[in-house]
Amino acid sequence: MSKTYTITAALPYTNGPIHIGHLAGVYIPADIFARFLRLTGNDVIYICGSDEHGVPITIKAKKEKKTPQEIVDRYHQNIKDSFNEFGISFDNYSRTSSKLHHETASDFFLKLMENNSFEEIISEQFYDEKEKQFLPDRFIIGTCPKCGFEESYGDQCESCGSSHNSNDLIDPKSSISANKPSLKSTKHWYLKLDNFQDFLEKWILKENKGLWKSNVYGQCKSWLDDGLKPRAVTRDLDWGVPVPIKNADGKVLYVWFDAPIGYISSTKEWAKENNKDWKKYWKDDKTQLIHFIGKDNIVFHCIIFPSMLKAHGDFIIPKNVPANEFLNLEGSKISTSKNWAVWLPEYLKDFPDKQDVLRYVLTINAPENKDNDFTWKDFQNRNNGELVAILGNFINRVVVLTKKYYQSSIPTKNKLIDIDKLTLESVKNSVTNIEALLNKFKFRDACAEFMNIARIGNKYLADEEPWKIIKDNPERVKTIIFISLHISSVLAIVSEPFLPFTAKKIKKMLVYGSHKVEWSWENLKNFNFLISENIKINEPELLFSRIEDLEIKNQIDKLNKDN
Ligand code: B3M
Ligand code: ZN
Repeated sequence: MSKTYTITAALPYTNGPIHIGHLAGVYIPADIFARFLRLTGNDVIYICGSDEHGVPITIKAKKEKKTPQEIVDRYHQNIKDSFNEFGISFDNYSRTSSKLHHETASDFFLKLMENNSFEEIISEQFYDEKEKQFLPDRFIIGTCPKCGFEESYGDQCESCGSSHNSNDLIDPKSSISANKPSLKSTKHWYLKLDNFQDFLEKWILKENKGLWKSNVYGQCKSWLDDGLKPRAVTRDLDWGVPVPIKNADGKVLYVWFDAPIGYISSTKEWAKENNKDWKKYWKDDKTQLIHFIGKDNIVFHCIIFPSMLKAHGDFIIPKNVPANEFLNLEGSKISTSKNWAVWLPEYLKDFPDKQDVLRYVLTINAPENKDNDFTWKDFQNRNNGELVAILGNFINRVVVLTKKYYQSSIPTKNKLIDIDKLTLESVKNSVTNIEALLNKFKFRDACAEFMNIARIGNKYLADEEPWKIIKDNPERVKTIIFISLHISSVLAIVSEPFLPFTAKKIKKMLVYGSHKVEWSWENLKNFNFLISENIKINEPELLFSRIEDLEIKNQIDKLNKDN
């Protein structure tokens, strides 16, 4: 039955290009999910945009002596292009500096103000006398009160992932001047999170127990066990959405207050451009809201944003938040400052037609339940040993044989014997498994099962050896090729969520001229043959090519150059 889904992917900070860790953790799994749901006939919007406020942007601008606007303009386009080039199929990619977002976030704040969801608190906050500014969030660095990491940010520790108030930091210093900060009093608006403790406990700890991933559940539980306290949602900064009330000059909304509202404003923008009703995707109880994020964003998406949505009153809350762990690179943490990363624009320069190879490697080795490692050697092995040798090889052999024996015309099916029926049965089981796994956000296993279909096809060809019996038993060979072409057509559909560029190529090979094939999952499930006898197919085209040792060495040298 068709359902409505609002799928969001974390809004990337617009302070640099996108790297493989971003893709693996958030954008690829969400993309696979969105593509799969579209393919199975659901009403899906896949929403994202640039997170253009907040301290990371201001700090980058300060470093480069540019305005924050110049920084976000540069990277917004760069990031948007990368997503496009890798086939990330957002229905809308917006940005939080847009007018529509500022209005949406301001209205949201005002509604919460109106219904008494905030507490105004005057407190002492860190201040840099030399720079003449307050030091919220990443402007202050100190020792994490939880794990002792010495470079923790004011709002969050990148080492243990915990989130705190800057006043809790031990030995704080300004991250712009390294000065010891002074304290200065200032007024801020605090969301009364404690009001939502009971609601969150019931919703997450009871209702979603066993349904949400254990890493997500665990983090939420530890937050809730600690007891929720009011949390400031405004900052003394000049870059962000201005606090929309009188006497709040020099204050903006905390980036983690405005950014998730970006999902809503991006939906509104999409609805406007496509003549749709955005409310259906945010206010209808039957709509499933799913947030794809990295593990460092869990508290914001599971505790704070749902509390904001609840406080507002009109919105649905997420059905699931399948957060991933982190991807490391060659055994070390990906680091922007150390340039220890594989940046997408650079990858594309070196491997201009290998988007699907990266998609595949990042999916089959995704950091789903624990941190995982990307290595260039594994990338090469997966390409040469799986994409080239299994998937590419199978499709190529089938299309080449069809050309050789039947001048590229699909042969008659004839009578199926046991091995044919068994082979078809295993393919069918794989498809059923893939569907079940994707519905459970198990993208690694689903991707492995997809490759398994190509393995089944290869084994079938190797066992039946049509090339040995073409002279003596030409009628049997027709069946073997028919079945193999059918398996190829199944792969054309199943590959679409994982390897969209490859799916297109397979479909193109299997359809000559204007002949129409209905490439739907529905047809797969009913196990209809998608191909028809006597219809012509196209010329063979190689799907993948080998990656040589030298190319891998170059990548490793490039990484080590700066380190
Ligand atoms: N900009 C944080 C991050 O990249 C972030 C996510 C916002 S989602 C609303 O970790
Ligand atoms: Zn820590």
